Amino acid sequence: LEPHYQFMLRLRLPAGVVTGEQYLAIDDLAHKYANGTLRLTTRQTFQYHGVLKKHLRPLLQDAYKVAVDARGACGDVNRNVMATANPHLSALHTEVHDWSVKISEHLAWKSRAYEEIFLEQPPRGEDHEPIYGKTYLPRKFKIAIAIPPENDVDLFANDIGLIAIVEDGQLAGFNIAIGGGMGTTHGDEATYPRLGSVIGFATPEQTLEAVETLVKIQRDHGDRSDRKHARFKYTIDDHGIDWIHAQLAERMGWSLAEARDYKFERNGDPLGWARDDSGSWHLSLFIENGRIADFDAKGTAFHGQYLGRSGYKLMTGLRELAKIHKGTIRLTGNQNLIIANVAPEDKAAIEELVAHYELDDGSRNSTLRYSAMACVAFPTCGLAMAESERYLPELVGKLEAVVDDAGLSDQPIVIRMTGCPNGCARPFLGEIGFVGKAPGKYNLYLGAGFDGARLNKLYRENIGEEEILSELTPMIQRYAAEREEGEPFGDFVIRAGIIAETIEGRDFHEN
Ligand code: SRM
Ligand code: SF4
Repeated sequence: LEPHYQFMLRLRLPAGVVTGEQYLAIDDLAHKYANGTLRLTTRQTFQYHGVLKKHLRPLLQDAYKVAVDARGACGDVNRNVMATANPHLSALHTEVHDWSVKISEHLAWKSRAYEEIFLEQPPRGEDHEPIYGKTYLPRKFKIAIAIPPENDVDLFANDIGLIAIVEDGQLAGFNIAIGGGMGTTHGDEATYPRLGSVIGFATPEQTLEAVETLVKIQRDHGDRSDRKHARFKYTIDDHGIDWIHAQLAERMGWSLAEARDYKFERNGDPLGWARDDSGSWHLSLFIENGRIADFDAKGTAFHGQYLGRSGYKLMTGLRELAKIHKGTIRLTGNQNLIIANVAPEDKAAIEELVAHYELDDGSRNSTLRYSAMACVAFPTCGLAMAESERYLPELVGKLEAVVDDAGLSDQPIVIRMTGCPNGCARPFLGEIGFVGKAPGKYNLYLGAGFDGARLNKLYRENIGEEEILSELTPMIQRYAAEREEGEPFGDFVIRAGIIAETIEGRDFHEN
């Protein structure tokens, strides 16, 4: 008898865009083949949990019928390509969406193994991998595109970040940032998070070649002997940025131009309705920790495994929206969801459903809650050391009281929690970051940039809820009293001398 295997399954979805029809199919598959919930991820895609082995193939085959696949969503290849979800310029969003698809397809493996194994298509001769070769990449590889001032994709956490440079309303090209990554190991200072270094500018005609060449540099020089040292960030720090430039010039025969000016303002999502330059409306909805489910009267879903608002029919509400929505649905890098491209004449019908299912219930969700996100952790993540998705809502509730008392209820403070130091909710970019160490115990990090351009630093190690609250309460009160106009919490804790600034990944462990 075979063990009762079950899987997590992640879809590939460049820039996190689906049609209403695709959304309905994806929702349907959750009920048919998984645990009846959907999980929006920090890289703009959907995950299924609890997929039985016998359901893997049918799920992937049904997804394929609506042009959705899971190629390269995991593995030592290029992962889901992210792109800013909510720009106010609609033509530009279309353009960066097309770029994310182009990069995703270009860097997709050429092997037919996926089609043969999962889609049961007939073999078609020998595979040839022009980019990955026979041994693929040393480690996972991640790419994101951002349109300043929005940094909702946490661009600097990626192996390659493309910063769209817009001149006279047109895409002039991209600044290229390289070497971002979050993963660390507790107690191992040779591992550290790193933010991407901006190394230059490429025109649209040059960008794909530059991206491919950077991937090949990592393919050839990444550490294949130690997986903890195998990410591009270590290859870059080991050899230096000048070496990267030399490699690029040698392989491409040309060099990147000097980086152009840009400015990021925030890495969160502006929620609610927004109108773009073409007159279309977009509604950004907060999905707490990305978990889409119907919660029962006790506020639980899937046999009590997930917690939410009691009686909240989120999954049903979104399905009803998808049925009438004529535009697209976009997922954000903050695990939220946008009902995008709503024509003015269709807005009232969407608003009616949103009100009916209380999908934008502002009375429950504070600014603090909107700015918080957690990784999956228990019960499905085999690497979790502490709760994350199932505990953060409760902790935020306690911090809300502190923030309200301090008169800061409108102040966004970016909170990130993960159940281990792999960093899936990018905790080292939280103005307040919690990283699990053991059940109920977290390392507390402080001082990341509100714009996603500065790492935080370890403040207290291995503390439980009581200590978390007793550390943060006076700090938040002091922030309320002493902050300068517009000063984010992450900047304040550095200015007030509470924590030292992290200048770059290599000084992350220095105090
Ligand atoms: Fe992650 C491994 C969940 C984004 C860094 N991540 C895992 C696994 C697959 C656990 C495993 O290997 O057994 C988790 C599955 C949990 C579950 O039960 O679903 C997992 N990662 C997630 C997601 C679902 C978290 C979420 O709450 O949304 C995110 C899925 C993204 C996607 O759609 O592709 C997710 N993971 C990230 C990010 C954030 C990002 O990419 O922007 C990071 C940090 C950035 C980076 O890569 O450096 C991240 N995940 C890791 C690592 C550490 C990598 C490293 O360089 O050390 C691991 C472990 C590993 O690779 O060995 C990991
Ligand atoms: Fe699992 Fe750790 Fe990633 Fe959380 S950060 S999902 S606990 S691997």
